[in-house]
Amino acid sequence: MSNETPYTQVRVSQAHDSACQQVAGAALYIDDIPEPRGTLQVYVAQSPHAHARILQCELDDVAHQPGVAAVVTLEDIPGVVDVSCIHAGDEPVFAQGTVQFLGQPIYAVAAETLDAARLATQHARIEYEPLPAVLTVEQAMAQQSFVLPPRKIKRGDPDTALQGAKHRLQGSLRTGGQDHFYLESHISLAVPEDDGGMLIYCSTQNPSEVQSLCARVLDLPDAAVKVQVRRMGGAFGGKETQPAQLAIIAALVACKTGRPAKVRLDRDDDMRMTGKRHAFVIDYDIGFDDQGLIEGVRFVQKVRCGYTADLSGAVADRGVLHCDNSYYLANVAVESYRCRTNTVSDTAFRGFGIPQGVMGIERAMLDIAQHLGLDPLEVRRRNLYGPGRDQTHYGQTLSNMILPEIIDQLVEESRYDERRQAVQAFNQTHRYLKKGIALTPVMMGISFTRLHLNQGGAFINIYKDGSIALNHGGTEMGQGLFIKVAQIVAHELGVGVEKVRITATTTEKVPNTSATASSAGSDLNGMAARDAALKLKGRLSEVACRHFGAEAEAIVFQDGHVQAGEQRISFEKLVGLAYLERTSLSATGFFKTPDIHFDNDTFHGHPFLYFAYGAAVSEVLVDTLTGEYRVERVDILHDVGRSLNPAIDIGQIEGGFIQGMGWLTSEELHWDDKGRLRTHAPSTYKIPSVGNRPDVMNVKLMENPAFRSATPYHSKAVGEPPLMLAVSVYQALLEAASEVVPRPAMDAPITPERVLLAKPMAGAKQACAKGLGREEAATLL
Ligand code: LUZ
Ligand code: MOS
Repeated sequence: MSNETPYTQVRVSQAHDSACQQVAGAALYIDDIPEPRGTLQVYVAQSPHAHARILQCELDDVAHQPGVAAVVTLEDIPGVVDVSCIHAGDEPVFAQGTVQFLGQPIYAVAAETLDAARLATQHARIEYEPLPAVLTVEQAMAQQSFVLPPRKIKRGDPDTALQGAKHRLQGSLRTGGQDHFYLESHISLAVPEDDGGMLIYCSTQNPSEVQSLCARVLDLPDAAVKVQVRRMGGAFGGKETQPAQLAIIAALVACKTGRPAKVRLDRDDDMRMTGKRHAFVIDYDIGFDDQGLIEGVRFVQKVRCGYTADLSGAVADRGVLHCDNSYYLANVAVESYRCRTNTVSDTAFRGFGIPQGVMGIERAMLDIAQHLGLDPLEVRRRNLYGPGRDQTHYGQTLSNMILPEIIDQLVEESRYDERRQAVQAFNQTHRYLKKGIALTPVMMGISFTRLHLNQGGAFINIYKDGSIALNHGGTEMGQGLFIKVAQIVAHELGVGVEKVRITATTTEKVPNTSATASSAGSDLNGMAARDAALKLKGRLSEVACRHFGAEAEAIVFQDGHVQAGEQRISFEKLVGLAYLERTSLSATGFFKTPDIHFDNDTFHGHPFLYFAYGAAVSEVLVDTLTGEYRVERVDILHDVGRSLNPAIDIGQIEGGFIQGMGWLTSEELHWDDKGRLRTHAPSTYKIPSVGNRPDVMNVKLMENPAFRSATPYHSKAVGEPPLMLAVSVYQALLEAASEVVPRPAMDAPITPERVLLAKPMAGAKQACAKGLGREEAATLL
C-alpha cells in the first residue's frame, strides 16, 4: 500500500465542523435537547458558611412545597458517597456532618420548575455551628493545613550556589485564581432506563470519569451508566473533574423518582460552586553572575487548593515541573505546599499549574535584568536551554529545542530592538504616560504526568453506501478536536473531510477514555482514529487488489477514489463490493504514548513525549496617574510542529493568549473574610472583551519541518501552551511601572488599581524606598 498520499485533507485549514450551526444558533447544547416527558428541574441547596458543623437538618417542609417531587440527601445514596477523582474520600456528594466551603451542596430539590425547587429551599430548617475557617494561603501555612503532603525537589547544590553567587535577590509574588467562564455553565440531564441503567447527557471533558463515579455512587456496574456529550460551550479544564458531582445529583434524583432530571447551574451558582485556577504565592531566591546567568535558585510555591485534593496534586506538580519555563537551572530547589482552605476546590484550568510556575522565574528574569542594567531579553537568552545545558531538573533531555530560532525570528519580524529603543525614548519624553515592551518564551511538556492517562481510543463504521461515521474518546469544547480527527480519517481513506460524519462522544462506543485535557486531545484521539482508519483501509485494499488484479503496493486511496495504475473505482463502489464480499467495515483503534516514564517519588524521568515552544512580544502603554493601560501590540511566533489545521491552531493561539491576558490583567476573584465569593457574575468579574484586544495582534506559526514524533503527521499540541505567552503582557506592564516605581511589587492580576497603587518590592533600594511618592519618583527620571 502506498503511503505517498498528498496532504489535501490534513495540514490544510478547514473550518470548524460546527461553525455554521454555532453562528446560526443551531448547534445543540445539552440545554437545547428537547426534554423527555416528565423531566424534573433540580436546584442544589448550598452552604451559607465557609466552615460549620451541621447541628440539625430538617427538610420535611421543603418536600411538601408546591411542585416539589423529591428532596435528595446523603441518605438517598445507595453506593459510595465520595465523588473525588482520585478516590481520596474527601469529596462527598453532599456535605457530611460539616460544611467545608460557602456554596457546598447540602441537598437537592427536584420540582416541576426550577423556581419551585429554589423557592422550596427557603423552608429548610438547618442549624449550623460556625467553625473557624482557613481562607488564605497564609492561614493554611500557619496551621499546616494541606490537602496533600508537601513536595520538595532539588537538583545540584542550590544553597552553595546561592551563597557563592556575586549577585543575589529575593522576591515574592502572588498569582490570583481564575474562573473558567465557559459560556455554557455546568449542566447534566439524567434519564433513567427501563433496565435500571442510567443515561446521562453531561457537559464534560471526561465522560468515562462521570460514568465510573456515577456507577460507584448509584451502586451500579459501569456498563449500566452511559454518558454522552456532543459538544460543550467551553470547558477550559473546568469540566475535567467537576461535572461528576452535579451529574450524580441529577442521576440520584432520576433514580429516586424514576423521572428524567436536569441540573443546570446559573452563572452565579456556577461561579460559587465550582472550582477555579489555583492561586499561588511564589517566593524566590536567586543568585546570578555579572552577565545575569543564574547560578542557583530556590522557589517556594504555596498553592491554594480549596477544600479537597481534586487534581491539585497534579496541578502543583506541573508548577514544579515548569518552574524553569525555558531556562537551564543547574542548581535548583523547589518546595511546593498544597494548602487546604475552606474555599471551593480548585481544579484544572488551561495551563494546569504551568502558568503559575512560569510566573516565578519570569519575574526573577526582570529583577536580574534591572539589577544589572541589562535588556531582560538578553538575560532570558543567556539562560535558555542549549547545547550541553539541555537536561531539565527532572531529568528529561530536550529535543527539537527551537526556542533560539523562534526568538531570533520573532525579534526580527516584530522589530523588537528598534521598538525597545522607541519605548525608551518615549519614556524619557513622557512624564505620566509610560510604555513597556517584553518578550517571553514558552516551553510546555506534552503528555499527562500520570502515565496511564496517555491512551486514546476510536471507533469507525463504514456503511454499505460508503458513508463513514467517526467516533473517538475525545470531547469537543470548541477547540476543533472533532474536525482535526475527521481530517486524519479523511486523509487515510482518501476522501474529502465532508464525507466523514462526526458523532457525539459516548461511553458506549469507546470505553475507559481519559479526559480531553493536557492539550493531548488530537495527539491521542487522532492517533487512535488513524489506527482504526488504517485497519479499514487494509481490508478495503485487499478487496481492491482482487477487483483490479493488482498488488497491494499499487493501491492508492485518493480524491474519493481507489486506484491501481490506470484502473479506478469510487470509494463508495469499493465499499459496496467489500460488503458483498462479506468484509467487516467496522474497526476500533487504540493508541498509547510511547517512550514516556516518570518516577513520581524521585520526580525523575522522561514524562513528556515532546515539548511545544513559542514566544510573544507585547507592548503596553500605561497612564500612571489613573492606572489605566492598553496592550498596543502583540506579536506571537508559536510552534505546532507540522500543523494539522493552521486556521484552528491560530484560533487556539489567539484564544489562549487572550485568556491568559485576562488571568494576568483583569480577572480578579475576591473572597471576603467570611469566605463569600464577591465576584460571581460578569458585573464584578471582568473577562477580556473586544475592546481589550491588543490594537495590533500578529500571530504566526513557526515552521518546524524537522520535528518527528508519534503524533498525527508530526503535529504538536496547541490547546494550552499559548496561554503562557500572555506572561509577556505582565512583564511589559511591570517594565512600564518600573519607570516610576523601582522593582514594583505587583501581584497578578495587574488590574489598573494595582498599577495605581504599585509599591516597590521589599528590598528595592532606590527612590521609592526612601519614601518618595510616585510623582516625586517620576521627577527623578
Ligand atoms: N490534566 C491532567 C492536565 O489530568 N494531567 C496533566 O498532566 C495535565 N496537564 C495539563 C493539563 N491538564
Ligand atoms: Mo486541562 S487544564 O482540562 O488540559
